[in-house]
Amino acid sequence: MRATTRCLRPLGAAVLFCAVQAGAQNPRLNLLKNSGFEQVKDGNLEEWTLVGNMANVSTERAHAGKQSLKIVDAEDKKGSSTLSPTFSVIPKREYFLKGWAYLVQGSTRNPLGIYLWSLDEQGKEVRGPGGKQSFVAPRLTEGRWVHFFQPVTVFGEARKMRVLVRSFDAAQCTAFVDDVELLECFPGVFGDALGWQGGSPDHLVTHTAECSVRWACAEADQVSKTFQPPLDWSKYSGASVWIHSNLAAGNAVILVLASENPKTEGPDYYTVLVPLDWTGWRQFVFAFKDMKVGRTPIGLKRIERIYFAATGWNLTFNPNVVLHFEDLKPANISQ
Ligand SMILES: [Ca+2]
Ligand SMILES: [Ca+2]
Repeated sequence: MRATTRCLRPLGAAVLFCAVQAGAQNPRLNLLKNSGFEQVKDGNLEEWTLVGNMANVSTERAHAGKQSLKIVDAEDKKGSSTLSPTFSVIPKREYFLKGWAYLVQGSTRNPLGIYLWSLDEQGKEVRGPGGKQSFVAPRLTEGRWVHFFQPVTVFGEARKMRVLVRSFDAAQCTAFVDDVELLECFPGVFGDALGWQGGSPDHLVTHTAECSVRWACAEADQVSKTFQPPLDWSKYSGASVWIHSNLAAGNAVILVLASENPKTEGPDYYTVLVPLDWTGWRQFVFAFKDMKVGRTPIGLKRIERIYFAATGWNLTFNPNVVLHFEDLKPANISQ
């Protein structure tokens, strides 16, 4: 017995040391250990706590692996709750919730909330100003896995936190959730890929950057970033961006540089068409002089917002298109 104890002690210390080292060096650590709802022991889902009977692990559908969390919420005054373990909040870290959700049917397109609960030392919930809670409510599409990725807030003096997957009290739905991650990140780890409404940072499909921006047309018909202060690109003759296309769909999306003129009615912008006739990575270069001018933009010295759109402008919408892009920047291009 004594020999066994002697043997285990150094090993235990070594394992602990390695885990701490890995966490300290990983700029993007997923704290949830059974993100994919794959591990079940003695009939119980590991890591997660299922509250009530509206949510359970299911083999009917999975984003990855063989299982996911299935929610069947037929109530309009109650919701489902699935809880993660409790984690300690690390100062000077940023937190993000990401994952996938699939709507079979629902009374609304956003019947689910994935919450980050802030807790004090005693485990009591800490809320933000005005009782605010931090959560992601992905806009779902029936019959399709939809990705969500959003920064979440740890409020006030919270010392602990916990993820809660919930169907809203007022909503009714049948839905699946899979690959839920709580990311603990070093500030700035997603670089320029952060802040795109309708898109999310992706470190799996990249060209040279750490992260690209993933935009699935089915999940958002625009992917858009607002710049404050506005960009001044007036010293350049054009711009370039690396784009990854998942299929040569034959349709197009449009890239819009918005330069709002407060003196005129309607949106003011420059546009360039991006025909989707390739797969993989390709650099897309365009000259400002070749862009179409919509109404009366202030000018390239004041670009407040840049967005790609998959609808409007007589575009043909294709819900199967998934684009990734990175390194969008102004350039002086040879003519
Ligand atoms: Ca899974
Ligand atoms: Ca409900």
